[in-house]
Amino acid sequence: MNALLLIDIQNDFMPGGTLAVPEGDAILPLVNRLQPQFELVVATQDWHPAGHGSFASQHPGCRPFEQGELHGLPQTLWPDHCVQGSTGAELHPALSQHRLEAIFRKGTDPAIDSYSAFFDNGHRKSTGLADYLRGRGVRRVYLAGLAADYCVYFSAKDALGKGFGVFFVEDATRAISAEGYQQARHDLAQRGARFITAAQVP
Ligand code: VGL
Ligand code: ZN
Repeated sequence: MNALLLIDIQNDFMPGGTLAVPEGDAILPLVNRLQPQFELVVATQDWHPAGHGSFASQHPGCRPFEQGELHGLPQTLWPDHCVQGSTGAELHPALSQHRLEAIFRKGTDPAIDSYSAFFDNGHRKSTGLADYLRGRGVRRVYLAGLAADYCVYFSAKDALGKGFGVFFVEDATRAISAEGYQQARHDLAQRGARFITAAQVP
């Protein structure tokens, strides 16, 4: 079975949000059109407590988008975003939600970031998503959402590591950085991910 994974389609990653991905809202009509083509649709939400360690505001003298460190791991420092219960953390109002079977939240531990839908950035704690998908008989995952060079990329990488076939629906994602996405794309292609457009989804 195929599952559609919708990664972090939240207000803060949209134009006007605190960590806006350029043209992030352009994916909305595509992801809504894709959903009825899948038996299983799962979404993720970046869901940080206020004062999360990935926020530049928690690192005196540091600015957003600088490289920092968080408990021994290299960490890009972000503007405050997707704070639990805030409007910015809500799924975008134009995202169709009635077919979402589950929503997996991540980034809740203040001491570690969590880009992937499957694991935290230290690969220490699982979100349970892989077992959930296996339990539903899923063999292949199709990924869409934000941002292509962070959370969609790391989710795709972990899905490959867990043995799923991975299809990256390129026009249903947008990146924070074009160069970052080129590197991510190269890495994923080498690991066996396939890149398709929404029109090519079976
Ligand atoms: C994301 C940076 C920080 C993402 C989440 O969803 O791609 N990026 N937190
Ligand atoms: Zn985040």
